[in-house]
Amino acid sequence: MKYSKLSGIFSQVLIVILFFGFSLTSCTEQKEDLNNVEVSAIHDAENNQHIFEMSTKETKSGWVTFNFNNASPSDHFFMLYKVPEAAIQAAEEVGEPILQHWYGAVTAPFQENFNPYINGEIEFGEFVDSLVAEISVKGPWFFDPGAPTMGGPGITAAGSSSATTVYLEPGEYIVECYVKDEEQVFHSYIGMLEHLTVTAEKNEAEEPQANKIVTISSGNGIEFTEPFGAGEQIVEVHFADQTSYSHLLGHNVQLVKLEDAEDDSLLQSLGDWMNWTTPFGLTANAPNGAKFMGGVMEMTEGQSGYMHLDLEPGDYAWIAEVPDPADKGMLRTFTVSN
Ligand SMILES: [Cu+2]
Repeated sequence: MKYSKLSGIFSQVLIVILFFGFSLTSCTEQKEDLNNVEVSAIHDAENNQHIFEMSTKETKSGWVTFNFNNASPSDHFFMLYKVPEAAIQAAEEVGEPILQHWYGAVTAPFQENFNPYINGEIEFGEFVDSLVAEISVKGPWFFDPGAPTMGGPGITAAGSSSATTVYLEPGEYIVECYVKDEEQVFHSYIGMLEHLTVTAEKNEAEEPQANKIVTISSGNGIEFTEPFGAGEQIVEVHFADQTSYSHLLGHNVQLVKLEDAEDDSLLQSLGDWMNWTTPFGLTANAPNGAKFMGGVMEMTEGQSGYMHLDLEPGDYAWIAEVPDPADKGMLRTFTVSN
């Protein structure tokens, strides 16, 4: 009697455990489906195309984590822009998909006006004037109301991976990489331009809990507190403000592993690489001795993105992709100890 009663209770407990354990597992799996987008950067050498392979072109709104795997010989990033309603309407009016309309209105004019400048035929000011004139006709919405920059994984070295979480409202997004190939062609012009739809349905992902915060502002540059320990951690990158620099873009935050943080010529060359307006800058791969480990691409004032890191001991820097980052307080070295 006693035995059978006990065994009855035991089997009930077992059922509860099994059921609870099962629902917990399925819940975790579901969550991962909801908020993660897997992205691979690929180079199609035969057709000279740089490509983003995405696990999905549609995701629910809320906190979205982009796991960025760079399986190509070049450095790349994955930058998100929210497409303004005016651009969606303009694309509809001419009967083009949003991606095609963006390419024709912004990406192609950028490359085609850049060519004579980088070939030394015209000055930078002339390039900017002709670029602005063409975009004002083909995609006036790019300037007014503009396409807000929504972050995304930062520069990630060839053969490396990075992961960045950002908050995405429902809407249409364009993602691009504007690193250049050896012929001074922006990757976005030859494949690395994609469309992501974020649906009104909200995902269940929670805001990541950061161990550390890195803040960037135009006045104080990049600020953080040391020490950074080795191992897995989440870093919040906060944009205290945003502005436009001489390279026409705002600031972002990148993590770079350095062979030697005391090597002044390496730091100089790394700083030079952060300016896309020169033949050297943002072309193919970062200088030897500097390996990019991701970051948070440009965001508007007040936003934050989250980096998921697994740090090895060694020398590192936080750096922004702006001209002369050191002069702006946007090249800050630090050490990770055991
Ligand atoms: Cu690229």
